[in-house]
Amino acid sequence: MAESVVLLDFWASAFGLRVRIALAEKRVEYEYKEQDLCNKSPFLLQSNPVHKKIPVLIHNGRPICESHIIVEYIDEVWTDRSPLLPKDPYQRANARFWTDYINKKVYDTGSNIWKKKGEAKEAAKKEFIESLKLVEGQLGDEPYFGGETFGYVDIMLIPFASWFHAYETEGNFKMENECPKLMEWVKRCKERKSVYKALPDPHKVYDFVLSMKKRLGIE
Ligand code: GS8
Repeated sequence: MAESVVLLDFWASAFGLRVRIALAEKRVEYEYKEQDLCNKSPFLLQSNPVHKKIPVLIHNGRPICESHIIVEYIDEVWTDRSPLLPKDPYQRANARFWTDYINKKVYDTGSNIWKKKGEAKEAAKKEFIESLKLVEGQLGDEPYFGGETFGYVDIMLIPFASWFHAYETEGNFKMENECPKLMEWVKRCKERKSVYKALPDPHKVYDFVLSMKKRLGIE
């Protein structure tokens, strides 16, 4: 029986992009199903009844939810190329630690730069930059978070690069000035086909942010 791989996703989602990049690294073919998050399909609700969110990967009819869990699953199922998590248990734990940190810090603080106003906006911007500086320190002098090879933590973080323009414009700062080494890493990652083919145009993402602000009544 041929394998069935379906991805429920939304084009601008940094979480969905993680999965698209991981599938591209493994050269897994799949059916992409764009979701309307304002009017969720019964298929999405049935596939992710707990969180009701994208991304959801449906492999041979069975759904897997939460982007970092999906990427680990992809790494465990398609083992023939591009290992993503390190083999060494300590390094694996470290990769999961930074993933947890990125999940808890980067998305929320980044979103609050455009969702909040005044002091809360400034606080979000400060926290966002501080957290990325910390992540940048973790990169050290290595080309990737996975060391010499592009891997799990790189996949967790690189999708946010397509949102940097929106954060910078809304927060009035420049990532290049704050985290120059991290921006070198972004350029390096963007040379990979799996990444440049997946990442949306940052200006399109910003237009989406502006439309969200309008919808949420944020001026
Ligand atoms: C987050 C997914 C998520 O926020 C993961 O997969 O890592 N922890 C999850 N998905 C959003 C779209 S991206 O911002 C989503 O589906 N939102 C719909 C909703 O909240 O109703």
